[in-house]
Amino acid sequence: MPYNYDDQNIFAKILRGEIPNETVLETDHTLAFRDIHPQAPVHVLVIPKGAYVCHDHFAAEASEAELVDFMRVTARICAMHGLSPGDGDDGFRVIANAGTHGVQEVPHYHLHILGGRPLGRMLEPA
Ligand code: DGP
Repeated sequence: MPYNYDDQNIFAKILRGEIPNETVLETDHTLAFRDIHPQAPVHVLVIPKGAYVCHDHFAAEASEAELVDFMRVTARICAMHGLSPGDGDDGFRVIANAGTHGVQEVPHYHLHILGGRPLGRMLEPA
């Protein structure tokens, strides 16, 4: 079933400039900004500018330019914040919540980049 994108979601409003955000990085296709409720010293949200609901929607339907740009921005965010294990840094976690079981609150695709402290195990037991 095709995704229905709700253009009144909060990140759509951020992209239209209707509400403020603390931008970390912006490119033609991608915006990265600080999470309003940070759960780690570094908590950046990376979103495509296109109208994609969640990860599989973006992965299936975005153009190659959008996909590459998005991924390169995530790498730049990690490097900017000293999170890259390849540089000898302590690492990070990326999370993309989707749908009900994923407990996605905002229905515009976003990747959380978290770091700056030990993050514990990935999931608590069910
Ligand atoms: P998720 O459960 O993955 O949909 O998380 C949505 C995240 O978005 C959550 O960590 C809080 C953040 N958030 C919600 N509203 C705003 C906002 O208006 N501005 C910013 N910067 N972040 C927001």
